[in-house]
Amino acid sequence: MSRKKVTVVGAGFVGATTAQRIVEKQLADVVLIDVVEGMPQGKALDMMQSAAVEGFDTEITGTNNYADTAGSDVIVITAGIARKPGMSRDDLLTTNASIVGGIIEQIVPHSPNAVVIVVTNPLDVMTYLAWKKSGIDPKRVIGMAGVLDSARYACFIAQELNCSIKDVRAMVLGGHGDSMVPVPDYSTVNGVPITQLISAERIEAINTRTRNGGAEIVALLKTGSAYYAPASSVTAMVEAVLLNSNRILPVCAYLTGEYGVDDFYCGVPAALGTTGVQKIIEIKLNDEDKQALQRSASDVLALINKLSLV
Ligand code: TXD
Repeated sequence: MSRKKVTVVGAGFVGATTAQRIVEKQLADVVLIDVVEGMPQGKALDMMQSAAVEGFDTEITGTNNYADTAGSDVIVITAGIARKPGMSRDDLLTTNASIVGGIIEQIVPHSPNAVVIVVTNPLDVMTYLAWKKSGIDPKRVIGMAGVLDSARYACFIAQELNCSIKDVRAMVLGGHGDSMVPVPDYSTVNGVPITQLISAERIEAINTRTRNGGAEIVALLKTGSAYYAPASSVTAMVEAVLLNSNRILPVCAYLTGEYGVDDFYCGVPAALGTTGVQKIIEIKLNDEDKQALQRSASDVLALINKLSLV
């Protein structure tokens, strides 16, 4: 059986680390593409040489030519500029919109059946734009944010309780911005909601740290943004699609009325498989979280509307 093929667009921090995780897990062969000449080829060759030590049989190649991406099962888009200290994700809007739009036009004709996973910020708007430009079924264009935001939430919960992270399931919904919505009712340690384990005051502090999770790292790095946990999060989505596992993950998905969101993208739980989003999962939220999700969705919509002015 031939192996699956994943193209990662953008061979920067997130793109290269994602490519590394995918080949090391032997999920698929990877094509790494970037505008910078030689750089994706060099990183791919370096990773290929690590196979002798790591022991993986999957292959990675680097290129600057979209013809080499033909027939991909999954396309991951990480190309764009990243935040610098003091910048919000929204500040990246205009530059990244033209980068992502250009990439979609070039790549989709070579892989018309691929599932597209967008990573570039501002995430929800870039995912919407990628779908609009692609003209493909919106179920096959999804964005990565919720898996990362939930992973950050889980990390802080495990640290707070000094418990194993393996026992923590955490959920963050909404847009990938300052108004994202950590959901304590559905965040559990071995099935026990954190509301029974952590004081309301401490939960609020952890929620705030989660919302600022990306900015905290940007402030420390000073020259770029997070990439290890983002790459792990994209890889989890790629794996769910390639294995057709129907894993339920919080993803940026196209909504048609679910959660009161119509005709644009927002972070909600969804089952992922070969066709992309195979099912949106509608869960009951308490009034406070419902309102917070509405606010977050309206922030996304406001930014989408800004985009059409660009
Ligand atoms: O949760 C999430 N969705 C995110 C999003 C988590 C982390 C990072 N997030 C965003 O991903 C971040 O705000 C950026 O918008 C992207 C990529 O972040 P990364 O840290 O990987 O940025 P780099 O290292 O600057 O890499 C970007 C690469 C770089 O190599 C450029 O040469 C390339 O993108 N690039 C392009 N490649 C192909 N085609 C075009 N047009 C292009 N333009 C730039």
